[in-house]
Amino acid sequence: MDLPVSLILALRQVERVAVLTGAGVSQESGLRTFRDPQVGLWAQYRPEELASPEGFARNPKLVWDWYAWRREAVKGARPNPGHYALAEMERRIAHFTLITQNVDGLHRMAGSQKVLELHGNIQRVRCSACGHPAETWENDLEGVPRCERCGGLLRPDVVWFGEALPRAELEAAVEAARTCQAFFSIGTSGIVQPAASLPFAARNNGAMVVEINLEPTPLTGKAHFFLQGKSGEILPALVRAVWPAERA
Ligand code: BJW
Ligand code: ZN
Repeated sequence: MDLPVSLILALRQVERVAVLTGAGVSQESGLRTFRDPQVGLWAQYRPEELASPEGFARNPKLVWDWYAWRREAVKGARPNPGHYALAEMERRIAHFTLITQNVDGLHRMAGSQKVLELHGNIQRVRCSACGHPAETWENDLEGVPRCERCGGLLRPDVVWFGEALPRAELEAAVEAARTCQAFFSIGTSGIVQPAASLPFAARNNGAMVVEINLEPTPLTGKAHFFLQGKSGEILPALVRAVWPAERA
């Protein structure tokens, strides 16, 4: 695709950049996005019902098994060129903050050092009653493992609907959005709060907003640049255009 020259020139000047990523960034690593139609066993459930404390209370085994299935998919996944391009941007830009809604850990695997995981990490497990972290577990007779400390049900250490985001990560993300010169929103449908409000906070504070997505989202009309396509193709092309080899 042809990248706008004005965007390339602007990115050579900025020193403070914040990036928000969503499930679309990992789609080219073979992971399903959140609002893709579910498949197989899960086709009859909406992710919103599974990713909630109410869903877990109603049917802990169903929710545990869904996360166990996704955890296995994540274990087999590797970063794609979009993840690597973002790690490269971190090395090129003085103040760079990567904010992700993804729970898959692929940004760190690609070499990104500073990652704010707003919705937790699927590889971590903790007790739903006392919060105690669990390294290993065995399913009990009902099919959901229990806490070694208090006997409560174990759950993934992710943020479900209606739950608070980790405070330090959210505060750092809001600060980065408010103070950056350029804000990227990449591979996210932009409908889940509070993450969805970050690009608007950036824009209201004067940042240039760049969106990369296969489809328009509620942000598109407010973005200064909308680059339509796959992040695994657009991001490496952008990095090559902004920092060509001879400028390295
Ligand atoms: C590509 C691509 C490619 C594909 N290249 N692009 C009414 C108004 C406002 C707010 C609310 C409201 N009612 C309820 C709320 C609050 C609620 C909310 O926002 N609900 C909305 C749905 C309406 N939010 C919450 O409950 C949050 N907590 C909260 O508000 O707490 C308040 C509180 C304070 C103090 C005490 C207590 C409470 C928590 C939200 C947690 C969200 N959790 C999940 C699950 C995480 C674990 C897991 O992974 O299972 O997070 S839900 C799910 O959505 C997941 C994702 O991180 C998140 C965002 O999804 P994402 O990443 O955008 O994925 P998709 O699938 O939606 O989009 C993919 C995009 O990629 C698409 O646009 C594609 O086009 C694109 N794409 N391939 C580029 N190759
Ligand atoms: Zn416990």
